[in-house]
Amino acid sequence: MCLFCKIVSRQIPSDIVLETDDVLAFKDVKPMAPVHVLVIPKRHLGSLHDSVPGDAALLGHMLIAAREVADKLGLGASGYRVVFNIGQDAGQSVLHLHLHVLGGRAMAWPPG
Ligand code: DGP
Repeated sequence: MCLFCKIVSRQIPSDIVLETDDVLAFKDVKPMAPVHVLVIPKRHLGSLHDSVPGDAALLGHMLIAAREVADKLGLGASGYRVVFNIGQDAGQSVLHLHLHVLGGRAMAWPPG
């Protein structure tokens, strides 16, 4: 079973920020910003590149969850970034789809 599936099934503990029927959001263990939360689908999906049109609702749930996380953690006024890393060149290290929600500091563009 993959790492994030183990977090979903509570075999590995995590600091959960938000949970719905389809989605779990928890703090990143190696934060890159004062607020760094990962939003994942509970159902295993390797990456955005493995998604199909039938996953549209699930992807929408993830984006709405990201907004709710940002509100909950006080990022609404200052702004924040949401990021999918997809595959090797983007530096995806965990092969379970996850949306990074980053905030609490100003960020550079373009990302490295
Ligand atoms: P990425 O590089 O886009 O695949 O991001 C994977 C993120 O997952 C990375 O920022 C660190 C985080 N991470 C890895 N293992 C764990 C873990 O066991 N618990 C938590 N909370 N986060 C983890």
